[in-house]
Amino acid sequence: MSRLETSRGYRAWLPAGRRTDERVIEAWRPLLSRLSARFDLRPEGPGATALRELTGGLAALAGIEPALTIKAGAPAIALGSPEAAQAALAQMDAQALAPEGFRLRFGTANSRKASPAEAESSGGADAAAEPYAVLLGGSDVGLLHAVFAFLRLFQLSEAGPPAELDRTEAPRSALRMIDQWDNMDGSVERGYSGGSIFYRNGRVLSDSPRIADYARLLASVGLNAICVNNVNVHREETKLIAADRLPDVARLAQIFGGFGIRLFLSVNYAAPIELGGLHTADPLDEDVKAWWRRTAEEIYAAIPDFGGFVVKADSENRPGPFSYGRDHADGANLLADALAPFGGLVLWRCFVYDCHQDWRDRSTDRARAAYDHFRPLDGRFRANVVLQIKNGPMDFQTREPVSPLFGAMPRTNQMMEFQIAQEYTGQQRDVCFLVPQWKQALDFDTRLAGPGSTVSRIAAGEVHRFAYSGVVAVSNIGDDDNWTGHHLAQANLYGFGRLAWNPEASAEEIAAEWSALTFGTGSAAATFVRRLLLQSWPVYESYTAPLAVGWMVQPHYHYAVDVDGYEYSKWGTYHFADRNGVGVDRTLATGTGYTGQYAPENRDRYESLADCPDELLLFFHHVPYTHRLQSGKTVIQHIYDSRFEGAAAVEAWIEEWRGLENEVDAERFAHISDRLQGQAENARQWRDVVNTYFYRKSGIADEQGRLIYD
Ligand code: GCV
Repeated sequence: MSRLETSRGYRAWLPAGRRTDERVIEAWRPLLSRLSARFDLRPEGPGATALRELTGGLAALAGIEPALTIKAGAPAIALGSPEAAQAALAQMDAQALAPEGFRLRFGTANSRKASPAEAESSGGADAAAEPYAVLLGGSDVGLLHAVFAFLRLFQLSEAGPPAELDRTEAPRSALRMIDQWDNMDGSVERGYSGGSIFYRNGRVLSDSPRIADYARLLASVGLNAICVNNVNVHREETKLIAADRLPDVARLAQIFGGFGIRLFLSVNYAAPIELGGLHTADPLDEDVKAWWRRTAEEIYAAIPDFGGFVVKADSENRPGPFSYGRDHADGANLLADALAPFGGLVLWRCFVYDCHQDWRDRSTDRARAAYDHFRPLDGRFRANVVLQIKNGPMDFQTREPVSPLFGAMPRTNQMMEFQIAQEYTGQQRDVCFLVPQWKQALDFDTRLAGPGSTVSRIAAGEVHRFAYSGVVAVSNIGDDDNWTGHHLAQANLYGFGRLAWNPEASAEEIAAEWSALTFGTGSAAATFVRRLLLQSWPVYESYTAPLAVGWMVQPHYHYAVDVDGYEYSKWGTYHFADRNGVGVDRTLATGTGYTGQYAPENRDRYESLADCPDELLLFFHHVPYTHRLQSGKTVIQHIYDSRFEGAAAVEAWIEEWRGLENEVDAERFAHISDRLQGQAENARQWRDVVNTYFYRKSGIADEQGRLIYD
């Protein structure tokens, strides 16, 4: 076995080794020994993948190797005797299911004459009721989701007795996507888990088995799209759309397509110049239009199911339509027109702001930028453009309000962008389970179309009836054996997929599911890890960013504490701490007016010092250190308390984890111990630097007289 196969982290949450409760296995064994499958028989298609995953999963979880009958036909896999399966399949109606949806169901079929003994026991009935279970997909991709759902139930030993199986599911949002920030030199921008699994030394690793294994992980949680290169598209990556690179990209698309995942590429807006030899990339120039049309034709000739382009334009020094005096609608529509004949999409990012700000300038507010740039363009984008909007107005901080742009353009498709990579949230060295953060964003009621206009409903296209919408997140994987550097960071990848599929799932359910799949149902380790995950975002927040002030990190690197690291920078990232107070005044009354970008109910709540939620206070208001929070504490006391509490919480986890030494395999025990020690050191440093900084600024002592260095 290879090093990867023996690594405890490599199989992540998927079936590995025998884990299912023996009683569940025995209850299911009679049905699992025969499978009758129907799907589109292409060997690399999602139907074939579904069957492979099911047989592989059953072998790993229960040591069962079923006899197989395979035919072409509407997607379904029946478990049970061939007669019962035939009867079951004859009754099934796939039409009622959403294309990516599925149904798992138990049933009985009167498929053969009863034996004399059976007839006697059933009071003389002449047909035997034969049990079956059926996994039914709305398409072959739906069948694949059915298989993963069934295996998950089985692995969690929640499949119950076969007679109770009855579950119908469909994904809530159409686009459920992952963005890789991978570069062709093998590096990953904001990657904390080793190098790229896609590229090395300028080459595409299109035959690496890791890529299919990654596709399996993504499909197993219901994701259906991936962009395989960094949104910052440099020289080499610009060439991914060139004819000589397309065969490599086509191979990647084929691998992901086999798991029901469509492939996208990030493109360089200046490609007509850098690749096409034109003198301009002006979106209204006829030669530029023709160049993109030809390029789209070549791409679709090589990759018929290509998803489209992701574009970061006029953002952080990347080229874009502004250079030609055009706006973002002109820019996006150029690409949209080229892709439209083939059904391709343009995912246009709204992370556009002035990254050359003068810190002396108090009138510019970076938080306002996306809304100010894009909102006036509502209705001007083509039908195949989707605006990709970061969850907060700044940049994936530990705590931010929801972007006011989301839902504010009723005539423009939108999708929300999260970051699974823990750029500002511990870089996969500290545990920070982000599902509760995403969940809060998805549950946020924008009120833009009346009460109940939540982000999750907007992302599902239920509020504005978007043709395309959904959620996307920046991936956190690399070529480390366990994919994510910190083993527990796998929970974020898992959780994003589960939440994208079903935003109604709770953070508690997702944490419990991942912990049980990964450490074993009912194990002491799973119980502890579940609790630790759920505490981890508040704990990380408590020793780092007080009350949503953000940005107190080392510039560029974004991990360790540096309270003034971004204070006098060009990035528009200030906290304005002085001897009297701290925070950014973003009110309409006296500040930058950012609160005015929200619907009236949210605007008024954020505008009012009395009503603004504590956890967002310093994002919206500059207040004296003696200001009393809704919690009753002063701001300064909250700063001190939360830093002491956060650091102490990490120490307590270490103690508890120590007690689990005999409950977990040695590899993961040592790895997690090691990471927790590092986290404790980081938390101590944050505690002491932040406390000393604010003590020196304010001159106010800690009410509890704890040690604060002066
Ligand atoms: C890919 C932040 C990150 C950058 C990233 C950028 C973006 O600024 O620090 O590394 O660039 O966001 O989302 O485009």
